Amino acid sequence: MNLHAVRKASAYLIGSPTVLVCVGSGLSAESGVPTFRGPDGMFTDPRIANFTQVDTFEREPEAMLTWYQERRTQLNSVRPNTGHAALARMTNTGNYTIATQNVDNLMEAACKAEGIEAAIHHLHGLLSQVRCHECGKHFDDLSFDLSRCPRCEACGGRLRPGVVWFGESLPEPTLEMCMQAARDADVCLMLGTSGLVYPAAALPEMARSHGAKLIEINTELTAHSDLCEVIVRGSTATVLPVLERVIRDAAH
Ligand code: BV8
Ligand code: ZN
Repeated sequence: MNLHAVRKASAYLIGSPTVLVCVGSGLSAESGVPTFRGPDGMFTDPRIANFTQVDTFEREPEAMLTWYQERRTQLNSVRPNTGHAALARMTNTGNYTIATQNVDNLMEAACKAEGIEAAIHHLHGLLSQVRCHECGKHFDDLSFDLSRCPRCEACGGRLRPGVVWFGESLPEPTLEMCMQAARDADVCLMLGTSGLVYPAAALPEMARSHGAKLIEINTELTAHSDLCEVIVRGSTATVLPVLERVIRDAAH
């Protein structure tokens, strides 16, 4: 790990700044949650890539819901990693807003384990939630087996995972809160995201246009790398604990 880059990044994060953290699947990778893109990402199977498109739900709902049910079941066996835990502690060192594209609840679990309350906004929803495709009624219930194509008790409509598919709009209030956080940010910290999916990918660009400094922690270069003040190449699971310690030591 490039300690010089970590120290350069920490200089922007000391002194209790306002920070927007843009999180992608890379943060959960070392918890065993597969990423979408990259060499061993889920999208290497084109059929899986289709399962994140809303129109696939019309064409092959059973196969799509079975894939989502497998991912829901996997939630029972994954735990936050050291990156989630370090990020939770970092939220105590400034005015942090976390805008996550991840649909797992590992960041919430990490904050709970650290005894920390943090502002976490799920731009693409949550796997643990189920909602009716017709009337929008929400059920926060992991016991539903979506692979059996359950129906809504209120209207008889089709139940589906509480996530946002390509071709569906993001929850407006959530997106607006994250856009406000981007406008207010001194720093935008991008953790394990390829920066390819909009409108989530517009948040770092919006933050930068309002004067924020961009810092990226990723094992690869991304669509946003050339906008960054600092790029720390490495896994969030190893870099974030070091970064958090440098920030904490500087505060004493
Ligand atoms: C919308 C479902 C309006 C949930 C997902 C043309 C141009 C621009 C935009 C568009 C366009 N055509 C269409 C659009 C809009 C489209 C879009 O952006 N398309 C792109 C791809 C061209 N967006 C939408 O449709 C959005 N809605 O715009 O609404 C609208 C309304 C009606 C009609 C039309 C439009 C909806 C987007 C939500 C899509 N839902 N998933 C689920 O099943 O999970 S997308 C999927 O990709 C995930 O949700 C994820 O959030 C998202 C982004 O992935 P990342 O999190 O960035 O992760 P990725 O796998 O890509 O990369 C991993 C990264 O981590 C890599 O950089 C890797 O190097 C790094 N990494 C790996 N390991 C580590 C690591 N880093 C650090 N440490 C490690 N250990
Ligand atoms: Zn319904």
